[in-house]
Amino acid sequence: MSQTLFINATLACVDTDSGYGLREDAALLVDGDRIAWRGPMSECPSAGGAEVYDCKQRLLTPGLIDCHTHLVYGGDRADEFEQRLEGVSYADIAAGGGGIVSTVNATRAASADALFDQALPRVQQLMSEGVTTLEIKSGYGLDCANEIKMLRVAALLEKELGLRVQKTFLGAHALPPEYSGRGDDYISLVCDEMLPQAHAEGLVDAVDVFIESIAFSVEQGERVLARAQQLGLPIKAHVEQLSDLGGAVMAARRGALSVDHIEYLNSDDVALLARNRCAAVLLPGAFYVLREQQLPPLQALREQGVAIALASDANPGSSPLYSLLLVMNLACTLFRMTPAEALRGVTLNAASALGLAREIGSLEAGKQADIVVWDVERPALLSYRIGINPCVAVMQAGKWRTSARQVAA
Ligand code: DI6
Ligand code: FE
Repeated sequence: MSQTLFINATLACVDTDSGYGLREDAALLVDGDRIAWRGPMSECPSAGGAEVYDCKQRLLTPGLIDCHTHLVYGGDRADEFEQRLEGVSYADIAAGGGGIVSTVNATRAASADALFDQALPRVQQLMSEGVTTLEIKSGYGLDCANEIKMLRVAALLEKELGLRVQKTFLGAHALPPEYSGRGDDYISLVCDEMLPQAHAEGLVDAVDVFIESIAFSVEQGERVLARAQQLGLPIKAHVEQLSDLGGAVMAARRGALSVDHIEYLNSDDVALLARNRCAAVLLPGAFYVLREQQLPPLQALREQGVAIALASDANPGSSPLYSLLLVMNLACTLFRMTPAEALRGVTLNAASALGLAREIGSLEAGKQADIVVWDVERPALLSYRIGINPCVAVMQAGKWRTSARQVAA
C-alpha cells in the first residue's frame, strides 16, 4: 500500500476543542487511505518506501467539507436577482410562483445528462479550493422520478469526480404547483412514495425538510422526519431562516444531525441543540444575498458548545455561491466568527453536521487522509483574503488529486 510522508509542514489539525490545533515544524504520514502518524519533525519516522513531500512550512488542513448544497439544478434565477434589486422580496417572489418553483420547472425539463453537465463546473470550482466532501440535496424535482433523477446525478458526480458526496433527500423543499392548496397530501406522497423509493435505490444518506411559512409547517416537517427515522435514516432541517416557527426545537428533539440557517432561532432554545448534540449549520451566503439583518444566535451557540458548521448553501436563488473560502470570509465579516471558527466550520464541524466526524474533518491518526496543501504560512490567511485561491494540492483518501509533486518542486 502506498505511503506519503509530509515533512516540514505547518498543520492545522482541528483536533482540539477550539483554535486551529496548530503544529509547526511537523510531519504527517499517510498509509493507504488513512492518516497513520502525525508529530514534530524531531520525531519524524524514516521515509522507508514512502513518497516524501516537502511542505517547506506550507499549511496543511483537513480536506474542506461543504455540508449543505443544492448544486444540482436546472437553469438560473438571474431575473429574480434583478427583481430583488428593485425591492421585491425573496418571500414575495416565492409567493408569486417564482423562487424554488421556477427552478423546479427548469430541473424537471432537464435530462440527467444536462443536469450533470450544469453541475460539473460548480463542483469543480468547489474542489479547486480543497473540497473533498460535498453534500448535495434533492428538492427541485418534487415528484418521484425527478427527485430520483437529481439524486442519481449527485451519485454520478461522486463516481466521476472521486470526491465524497453525501446525498440528502429534500422532497419537502417546496410545494409543487400541482399540489397547490394540498400540502398535507403532498407530504403523504413524500412519506409513502418518494422517500421510500429513493431510499430503496440506495440514493439517500440523510433526509432534510424546509420548515418555513413559504414551505412546510412544523407538523408537516415532522411527519417527513419521522418517516425517515422509521427507515433508519439520519435527519436534518432547514429552519428559522425567515421566521421562528419552532422547527429547530422539533428537529433537535428528534435527534437531527443539524439544523440549518437558524438566523431567527431564539437564544433560549440553543441549549436544547447542545443537549441533543445537534450541529448548527450557518449559511452566510444566503444571509448576504438576501440582505438579511437578523444574525444567528452565535454567542449562545458558542456558550452552549454547539458545533457550528459553515456551508455554501449553493443554490440558484438565495446563494449562487461556489466558494468555501468566500463562505469563511463572509462568516468572519458578517457573523464575527473567528478565522479559527471558520476553519472548524468547514472541516470538523461540517463533518459533525453530516454524521461523519469519526471518519473525516481533522488531521488525526486513523482518519481518512483527506488533506489540503495551502500556499500560506498561517491559517487566518484562508479567511482573510478575498478572491485568491492558495490551494496547491489536494489528497483524497490517500491519493493525490493534482500533480502535487510538481508544485512542491
Ligand atoms: N433555503 C435556502 O436557502 C434554499 N432552500 C432553502 O430551503 C434556497 C433554495 C432556492 O431559493 O432555490
Ligand atoms: Fe439550503
